Order: sequence, then C-alpha cells, then structure tokens
Amino acid sequence: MTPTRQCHTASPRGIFTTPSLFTRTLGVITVSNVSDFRSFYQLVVKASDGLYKDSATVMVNVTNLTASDLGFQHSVYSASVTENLKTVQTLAALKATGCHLNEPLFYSVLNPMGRFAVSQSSGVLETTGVPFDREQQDVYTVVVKVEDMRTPARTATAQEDYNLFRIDPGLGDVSLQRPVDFEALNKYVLRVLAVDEAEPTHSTAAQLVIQARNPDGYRLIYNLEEGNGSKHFHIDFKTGVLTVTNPLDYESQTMHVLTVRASDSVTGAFSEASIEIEVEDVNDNAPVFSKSKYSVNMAEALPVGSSVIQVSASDRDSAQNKDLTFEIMKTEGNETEFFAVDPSSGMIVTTQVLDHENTKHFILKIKATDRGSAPLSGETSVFVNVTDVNDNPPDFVTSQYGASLDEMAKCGHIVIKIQASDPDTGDLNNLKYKILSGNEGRTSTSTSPRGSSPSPTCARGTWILTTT
Ligand SMILES: [Ca+2]
Ligand SMILES: [Ca+2]
Ligand SMILES: [Ca+2]
Ligand SMILES: [Ca+2]
Repeated sequence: MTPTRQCHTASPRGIFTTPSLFTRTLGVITVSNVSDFRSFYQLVVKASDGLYKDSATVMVNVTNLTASDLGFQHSVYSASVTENLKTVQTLAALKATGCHLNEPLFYSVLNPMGRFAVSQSSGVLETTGVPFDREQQDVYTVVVKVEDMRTPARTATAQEDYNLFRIDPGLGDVSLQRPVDFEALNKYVLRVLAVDEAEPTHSTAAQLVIQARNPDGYRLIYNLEEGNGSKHFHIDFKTGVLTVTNPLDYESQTMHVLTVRASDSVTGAFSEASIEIEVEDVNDNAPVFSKSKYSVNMAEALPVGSSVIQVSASDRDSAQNKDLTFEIMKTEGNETEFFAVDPSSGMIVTTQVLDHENTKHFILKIKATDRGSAPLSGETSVFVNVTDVNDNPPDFVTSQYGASLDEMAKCGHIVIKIQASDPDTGDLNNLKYKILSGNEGRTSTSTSPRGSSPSPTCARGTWILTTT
C-alpha cells in the first residue's frame, strides 16, 4: 500500500469536481454541473497523502460566455513525446472550426507548465525544449484555448491528452483512448491505484500488463529465408501473406520450395516452415517448326499419296499445351488441291499426280496448332520444286511436210528443215531425228539434232521421208 496525495473539493451542490483519479492526483478541478451558475465561488481544496492533510481556498470568478459554434475539430488530441529530448517537438496542429476562412484567431495554452507552447495564430502545439522525465511524470493534459476577434469574443478549448489508456474511476474499466502504434512495442505495463473514500484514505496499487495483439494473432514478423525464392515471392512481414512478385515460368522451374520464418518480435523466438509451390503449366509457348522454310524437290508423275516431306515442330509447354496438329493453310494458290498433311505426323503427301509441265513449283503454308485452352500456333512454308521427268513424246509442228528439190541440187544441199517440240524441259533441246522409211538404199540418215535434213543423195526425184 502506497500513501498517495489526494485532492478533495468542497463545493456547494456539486458544481465542481475532481472527476477522475488522475485529475485528483494532479489537483485538476473541472466543472461538473453548468446549470445554475453563480458569478463567484470560493472552493476549499483539501490535499491528503493518506495520513496528513492540508487545505487551500480557490476563488472562482464566473464570466458570461455567449454560445458559439467556434470549436476544435477534435475535443481531445493525443500525441507522444520522447523523454530527455531538448529540442522543440511539434505535437499537434489544432484546427478550429466554425470560423470564417482566414478569420484571425488567437490560440493560447491555459496550463503551459513551462513545457508547452502554441503558435498564437496557427494553433500548432509544440514542446518548449524542456526535457521530459517519464519517471517523474508520464502523462500531461494540456488545455488549449482558441479565441476570435469578434465582440464579444467566442472561445473554445481542446485537450492534448497523452493517455493511451483510460480507467473509469468508478468502475475500474480500462479502455483505449486512441489506436496503439502498431510499429511500437506491443506490451504495456500500467500501474493502477485503488483508493477508498474513507477517512483516513487508503490505497493500493497493482500492475496491469497489457499485451496488444494484432487481429491475426500474436505480433509476429514473417520473412523468407535468404536466397530462396525472393526473386519471385514476397511475404508481408506483418500478415504473412505470400505473394508472387515476378511471373513464374513452368518451363524454367516447375516447383519452388520456400522457407518462411515467423519470429516473435518481442522475444525473438522463431519457427520455420517449408512451403512447396507447384507451378502449373499454362499455354504460353507457341509451336515452333524445326525450320522456318523447307525446300524439297519432288519428281512429277509419281502416284497419288507419294510422300513429299515430313515437317516437325516443338512446343515448350506440357501435356495438351504441346500436343500439336498440322494442317495446310489455304492460300491464293491451289496447293491444298495437290497436297495433304497428316495432322499428327506432319508427313506431307500428294493428293494428285504432279505435272511439271503444268506447275513447276508450289509454296505450301503449314500450320501447327497446340491444344491449349487458348490454342497457339506456328507456321512454316514448304517450297516444293516439281522436277521434270520425260513423260511427254516429241511432237512435230505439223504432221506432214512438203519440200521441192532442184534436180541440179548437189550433195549436201538443204532440202527442208523439219521441227518437232517436246514439252519436257530436258528434252526440248535434245531431240534427235531419224528417217524411218522411204529412204531405202540411197539415203543417209540425218542425225542433226536441229532436224535439218541434208539431201539424202545426189540423185534426182521426189522422196517421202518418214522421221521419228
Ligand atoms: Ca503451347
Ligand atoms: Ca507453359
Ligand atoms: Ca519427252
Ligand atoms: Ca515432263
């Protein structure tokens, strides 16, 4: 039991009071009943340490205050200040309401105690630079008044309250006056005093330990262990919510193993957990052909269904995201009439007999499509060069030639030039002519590739020559 200084007011009809244990230990007198005010009061205030007591007289002059809407934005402001600081520290900017824009106002501290000052015109409350000693006094209630320049002047007051907790003097309920600072320590130790109202007064003190917990549990700090997944993951150190910071790539890494540490911010004790994160494949890779262009020589006149070339493509995804289907795309040309591709093997075959004389080459557009839910595709081109084979006989320009020959013509005289053509490219300049009949006994065979026929003999007459 600790003897404590107590103040008691003797006030008629309870106009004044020392309403809480706190103000009573500080000797603060407040008005408890504003009705039926007299213009003057004389209060006798008694101070007691539980054993000894003394009394003093307090004169109170009551002045008439007109009702006004001048006020403070908040009736109570709270701030904290570090002890032993010798620098001036801003505590709060007290904002008055119910006044005109830029209306001159006058702020003053009613109980500066040598430690608090307010900017007269702006309402910024500061310390004076006199260091505080928490062991001496850890809570101050500062009352600030604002007054305008009107006649009569309107006034309002606000309290700068440093209490985090408040105790109900009658019930003993301890309540929070403002949110606790989450970044600060979460353990509060209060010393609570109970005082009886008897004569002589006795009191007893108790220690109250308040552990602040965040809504998600104890005040824990979460972090990812060094060098594991920090490139891709982030853990909220307060909530432990694990988030992805960089896109995951199934093709690069299908599983991430993280070690998460939860530490008690007060005791430093920690526990670790391993988290395995399996990455699921999405279809983010298009099929790619092994060549962007294929080229193949294909002889004409081969039977339908002859193999041309097999194309292949790969896809970095997995399962059906890499399951490919091939198709020949329609173009302005007629490629799709001549070729088909096996959808799964990529083997291209002919669907018609190719004819070099008709079409010398084809350019096929082949598409590979995966079976992802949003399918992706890749393309390539296949140049098919249709090569010539000798599939056409030579053809004479006309089926019958006639020529007249001078009787006097000498040996070697050119009789006529007969000409055949051949649709086959390779044969065109490589035709050979031969007299088959009508030249018996007295002819020489022309072997000129150009088909010019020297006179077969030096004899006279008309000849019908058959060539082939
Ligand atoms: Ca794919
Ligand atoms: Ca993928
Ligand atoms: Ca030919
Ligand atoms: Ca040909």
